[in-house]
Amino acid sequence: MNAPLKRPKLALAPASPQFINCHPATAQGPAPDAARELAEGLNAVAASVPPKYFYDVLGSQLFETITELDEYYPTRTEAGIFDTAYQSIAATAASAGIKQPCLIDLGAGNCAKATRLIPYLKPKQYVPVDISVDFLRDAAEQVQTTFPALDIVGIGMDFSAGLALPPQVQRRDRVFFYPGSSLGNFSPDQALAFLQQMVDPAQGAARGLLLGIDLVKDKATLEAAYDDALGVTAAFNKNLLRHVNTLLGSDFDVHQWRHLALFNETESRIEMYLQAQRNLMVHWPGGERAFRGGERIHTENSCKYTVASMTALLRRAGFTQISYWTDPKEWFAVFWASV
Ligand code: AVJ
Repeated sequence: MNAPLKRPKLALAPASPQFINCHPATAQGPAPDAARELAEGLNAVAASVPPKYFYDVLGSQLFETITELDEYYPTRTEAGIFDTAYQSIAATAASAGIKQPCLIDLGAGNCAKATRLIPYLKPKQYVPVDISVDFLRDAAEQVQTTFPALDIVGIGMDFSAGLALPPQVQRRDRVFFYPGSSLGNFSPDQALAFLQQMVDPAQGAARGLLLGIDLVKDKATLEAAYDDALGVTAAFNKNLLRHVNTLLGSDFDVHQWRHLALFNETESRIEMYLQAQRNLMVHWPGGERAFRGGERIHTENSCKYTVASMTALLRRAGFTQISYWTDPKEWFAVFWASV
C-alpha cells in the first residue's frame, strides 16, 4: 500500500504484533479435548455443540455478515451507543484511576470495535483474544498498521475455559472489553462465574470492564434477528456442522439439517438449534449417533438481560462502580464496571 521509498527500512516500519497461540487445535492439528467435548455433546440425550464451534474462518466471516443484516440490530445499535459515549467512557475509566490501560479484547474477531475505542481509551497495550486464531492474526496485523506504536499482544485462546493470561500481558490497569453481547452465550450462572474470574486478582485481575449486552425486547424482533430473510444466520448455524466434521472427522450432511431460532421467554434467551429433517445417522471415529426426524442439536443460547438484571449480576461478581449507556429504544446497553 505504500510506494517504495528510499529510506532506512526499519525507521518507519510499524512494530509487528506479538502473537501467542494458546489453542492446541490449530497448533498441532485437532485437539483431543475438542473431539472429546464434541462427541460428548453429540451423544447426550439432548444433543448439543458449544457455540464456540461456530467460529472457523468461514464462520467468523458469516458472523461478520450477520452484523450487517437489517434484522440483526445488536451490532449497529451498540455502535451507535459507543459513538455517543466514547468521551464519557474514557472519563469514567480515568476517574476510576486507570492511567495506562491494558485493553483486553475478548472475542476480538476483526478488532473493528477496539480500533474505534483505542483513540479515546489510549491503552498502553492492546490484547486481542480470539478462538479463531488465523482470523485474529490477520486482524491484529491490521490494527498494528493503524496504530504503529501500540504494543499489541494477540492471543489465540479459548477463554471460555479460563481467563489466566500469559505473562506478556501487562498486569496493571487491565480493562476487559467484552462487547457484542457475547456474555449472553453463558447462562446467568456461568456469566457470574466468568465475571468473578475476571475480577479475581489471581486470574483476570480486571480493574475495569466495558461490556456490551443485548436487552430483553419483543419476541418478534428477537426472533427475526436470529432468523433473517437472507438465511445468513441459517448458514452460520449449519456451517458449525462442517466445522465439526473437520474437528471430529464426522460425516454430517448439511442438507439434512434445518435452522431454528426460538425466544424462550422463561429463560430470557434466544435458543438456536439444528433440526434433523428426517431419520438419519452421523458417524465419527469411535462413535455414531442416530437422530430421528425433528430431533435437534442445541447450538447456542443468547441470553437477554435488563439493565437491572445486569447491574445486579455485575455487583454480585464484585464490581462496585457501575455506569451504563443505552440507545433511545433501550434495545442494547453498554456497561462500565470497575473494581
Ligand atoms: C456473538 C454470541 C453475541 O448471540 O447474537 C448471532 C452470535 N448467533 N446470530 C449473538 C449470533 C446468531 C451472537 N454473539
